[in-house]
Amino acid sequence: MPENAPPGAGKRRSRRLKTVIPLAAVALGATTVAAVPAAALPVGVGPVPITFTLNDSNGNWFDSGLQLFGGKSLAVAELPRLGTSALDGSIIPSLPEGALGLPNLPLGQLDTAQSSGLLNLDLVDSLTGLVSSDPAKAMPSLGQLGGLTDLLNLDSTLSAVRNIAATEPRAATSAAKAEGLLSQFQAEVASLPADQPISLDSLPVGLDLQKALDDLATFAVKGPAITANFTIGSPKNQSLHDITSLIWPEGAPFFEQMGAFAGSDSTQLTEPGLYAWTCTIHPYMLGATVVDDPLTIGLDFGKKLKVNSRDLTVPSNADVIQQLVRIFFTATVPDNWQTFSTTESSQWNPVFPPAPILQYDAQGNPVLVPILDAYYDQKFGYPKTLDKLTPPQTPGVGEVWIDTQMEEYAGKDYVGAATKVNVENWTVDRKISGSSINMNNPHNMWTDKNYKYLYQTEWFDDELSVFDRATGEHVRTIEVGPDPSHVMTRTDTDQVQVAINGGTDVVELSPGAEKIDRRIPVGPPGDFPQHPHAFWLSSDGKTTITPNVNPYDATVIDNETGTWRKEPTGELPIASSMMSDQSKFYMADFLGGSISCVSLAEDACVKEGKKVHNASIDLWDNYNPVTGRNGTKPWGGLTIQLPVSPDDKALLAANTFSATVSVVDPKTDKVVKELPCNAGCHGINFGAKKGGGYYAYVSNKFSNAAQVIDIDPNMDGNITDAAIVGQLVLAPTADTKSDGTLTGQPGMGGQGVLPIPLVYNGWSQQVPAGWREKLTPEQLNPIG
Ligand SMILES: [Cu+2]
Repeated sequence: MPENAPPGAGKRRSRRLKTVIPLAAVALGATTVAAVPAAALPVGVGPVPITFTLNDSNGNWFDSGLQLFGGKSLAVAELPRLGTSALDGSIIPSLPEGALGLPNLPLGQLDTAQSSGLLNLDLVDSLTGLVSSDPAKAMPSLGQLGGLTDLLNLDSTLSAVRNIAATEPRAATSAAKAEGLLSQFQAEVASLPADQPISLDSLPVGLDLQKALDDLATFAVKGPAITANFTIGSPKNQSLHDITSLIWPEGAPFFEQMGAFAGSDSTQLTEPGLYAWTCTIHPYMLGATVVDDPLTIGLDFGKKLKVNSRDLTVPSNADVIQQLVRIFFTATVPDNWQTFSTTESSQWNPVFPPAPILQYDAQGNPVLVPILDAYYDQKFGYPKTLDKLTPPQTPGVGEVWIDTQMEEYAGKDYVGAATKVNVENWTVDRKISGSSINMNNPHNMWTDKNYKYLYQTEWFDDELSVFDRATGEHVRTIEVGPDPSHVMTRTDTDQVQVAINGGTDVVELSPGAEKIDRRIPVGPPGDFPQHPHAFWLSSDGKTTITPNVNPYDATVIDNETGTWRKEPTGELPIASSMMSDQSKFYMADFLGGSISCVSLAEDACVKEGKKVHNASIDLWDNYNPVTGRNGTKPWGGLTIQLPVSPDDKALLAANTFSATVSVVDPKTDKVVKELPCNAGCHGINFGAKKGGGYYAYVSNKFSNAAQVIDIDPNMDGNITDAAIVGQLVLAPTADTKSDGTLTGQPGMGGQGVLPIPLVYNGWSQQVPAGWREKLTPEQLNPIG
């Protein structure tokens, strides 16, 4: 292991752990699944499973069947406790006595109304929007908001208490005591503000109430685990996905596959608390479940949670959990996406379930968030004003294509389009929806030597499509392999390389992508798949580097021999870039909160002022996962694209976690400053600025806008003045040409970014006539 390896480097992810569950429960679960439609099971109780059906479309990537103000990726489960059926004993039929060797096990399908009740979805209208941008509007107290039994789910706790007493006569005294303390609790919290967490221990009733509920728990021991099923298949999915634990309660099993797949798999939810899963191929595909213990107040996030990053175990009220939950609801609920305008400012106020959530602090004490929406509004500063956007004053050169991957079109089963912005007059000039070919989630683009073609990957499919760049007409589609992510051309041969994200290789095609010339493996044959994502090609075309999201490492391919070697990275490297001088490359460690630097020849990465082979830039230097960010110092995380400017002056890294762009100086490998971006900050690439210099175009998945960054506005070589000099709205205008009829999410889903002319070193020297006249000598030869 190199001395300067990034956090998590070389630590092979623990492979899947299957929990053994009783055979009877397995058989029972199977029967029940067959009897009940999967989509009707957002709530799991005991052996009745939750089923997530994965989808390629917006808002239901992990479809649990529960309609959540526009999103569908959350499920609620009740921890089976024998003798409780907290939600409604008359609705949940009990197993016959002794069916599992256990008495009175609650079992049965709960309808959407019951899960909605636990999340207070029936109260969304009255319990959200409590935090106002008007400082004169005071925060109401909990008691002013209506019945607390309903609001704080005390009715479900009370029902559990009564059911235990009814089942077990010895529990009657404890139950009566708990019932009295619950009404006392209600009286004590009524005057508290609706947006602040309540430390239960600080309430006069707090310790007595917890003790009474703990006493009752001894009469209602935990039953078998809840099963969460995941299904991946046609026609909802055209290609492969995987499911990997992102958050899970301490003591519950970690879950992942050996590689992307189509079919079914399942995991056991053995502990109360918050579970979240991601697809490591398409990491904004998120699903989550809260397993609620009926004998606590509020929905349980669990005491301590594990996070699939830096081997973290944190209290459930840690900042990193709140940030990830905020991101979950922003990503999975399309109504929470950001809509900017060029003519007026607007308010952005994402909605979170107005549910009571039970978390634990670093001392292990329970903290009740009475209304999650109000707490997050207060914590994260919602509502936020989205200013009206204006483009840069100085034009760019040529055009920039941005994949607006969430746009919806008539007559097409799958989302996404490529959007062309004329950066000389800042107009949205064209959309290519690929409606005639049912184009599925267009993710990244590149062009050929003559700028005749637009190469377009279909990330949720197995195809590369080729369009005529000037007319938008479909030229051809070629099957390349599962989940093709990124595409670039070789400067020496004009061949097209495509990373097979759901597989294990880089495919090389002839110019124009007429046929596949060869497949280059990026890992050993017979090993688990590598899942390469955003690769980069060297300026001379001889070297390809791939970030491999499955083994957590990088591959360096020699394109002349087709041989490869590995280099360490941080956790889940997802995107890469290379210096124009080919001295070193960078990898975005998506789950590691770092950027890995690797030298290609002599030591070129910088650590503490010294040149070393490998180095790591820690984007969490100013972030504590428990207590949060340190003031206003730069932070990052969930980093995606990170190109180096063609003149090697700056590296820009798009961070989804912080919604910031890190500005890094490649001379020192240090973060110089940060710039803001939008929700789901994702893609960046450099294009030419008119008269010299470079613009970086930044795309955002959950917004309809793109930022334009000038890395050195005064062109003095110092990048500390890097700034956002304009922003673009990617929705079509009346003059936008298109091959399809847009029906939803205009301008949303910004991912791949392709500025043309190609001004990266190696490509810049080959800019065709008609374009090269627009570039300065420095732009044509960026490093001389
Ligand atoms: Cu996926």
